[in-house]
Amino acid sequence: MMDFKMKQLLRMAIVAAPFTMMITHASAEQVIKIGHVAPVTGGQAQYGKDSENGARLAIEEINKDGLVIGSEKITLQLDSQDDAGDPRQATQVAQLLVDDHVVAVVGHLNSGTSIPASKIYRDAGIVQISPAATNPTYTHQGFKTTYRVVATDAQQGPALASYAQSKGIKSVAVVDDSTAYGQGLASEFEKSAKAIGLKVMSHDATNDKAVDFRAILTKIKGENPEAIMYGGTAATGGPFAKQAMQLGIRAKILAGDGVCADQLADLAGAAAANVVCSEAGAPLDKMPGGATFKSKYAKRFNQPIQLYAPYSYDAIYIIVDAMKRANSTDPAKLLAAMPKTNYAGVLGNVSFDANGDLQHGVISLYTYPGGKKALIDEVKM
Ligand code: ABU
Repeated sequence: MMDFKMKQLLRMAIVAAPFTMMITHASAEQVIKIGHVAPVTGGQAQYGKDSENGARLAIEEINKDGLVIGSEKITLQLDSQDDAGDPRQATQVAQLLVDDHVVAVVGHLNSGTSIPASKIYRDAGIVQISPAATNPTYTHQGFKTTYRVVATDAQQGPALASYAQSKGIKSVAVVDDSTAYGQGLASEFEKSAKAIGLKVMSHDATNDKAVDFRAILTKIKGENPEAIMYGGTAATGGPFAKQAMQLGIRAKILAGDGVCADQLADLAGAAAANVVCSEAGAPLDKMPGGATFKSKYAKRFNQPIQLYAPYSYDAIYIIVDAMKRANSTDPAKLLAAMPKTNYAGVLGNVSFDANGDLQHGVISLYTYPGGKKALIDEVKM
């Protein structure tokens, strides 16, 4: 005969059994969220989607291969948010990701969104890796959480200025779009240009929604510079170059990675051939994993890469590499493992300096003969 105590224990075991199974099941397969933020609506949507696709592809591959951290099987989930390229929206979605308990974030795409959002991730102790933000300030705020996998405008500016000098250009006018990125890049360029003896005739500001640049361009035409540096994105840089040509300005248009997109040829028309722009990384075909990534991306998304997909793809793998080295999905342990990153991915070997910038950045220079983007030079930093 079973006594009362035994019966009670048996009853408790029967009642608890399904919960025990659920707990075992939950701990055996844990879902871990990684955030991604970019403008996936608005004028930069194609670049934001491109970045999101890169992150998604990495997560799908890692889940397919199977990820075990500690003794737990991990399923990664991409928590993708849209900041529309807007600094206010960026801080709102950053807080949302923190509240969603993401372990790390790949983003944001713009300097003007990455910088304000970085304070929220810093307060939450969450690693942030931007696949695209190039303004030096982003990683120079004394935060342990900020990383990027592109070179910075402190490298793009000098590369563009030395290119101008190497082509015999002696005078430049500078224009920026008043964003953190455009303004930052334009001032890095101006600083370097002056340091190497180029004459900076003027520095004007427009904005990132402007469509008509004729007033600024007419003023610059009067100054007759040999080149114009435009700090901004293709959405405004394209019309800027086109209107310069329509006004009969022969000066070369210099610009950074924001302008250096396929979209430039559509927006600038024949004037794209007069643009020389830089990218804050190596050309896709020269990246160690570029060719393989290109075909995987085409197979998965049935479209070509725009620009940032390889960067956000590697950023996800870098986060997972840190989790593996930390043997934990705890954001604090992941954060502690980040400085020792030495990851060989599509981009090549990625390791970071004390600020979270790349140890070995590359700047590539391009132009658009016949509307097709063509590499001019690659500068290793
Ligand atoms: N690097 C160009 C586009 C992203 C940014 O705002 O920095």
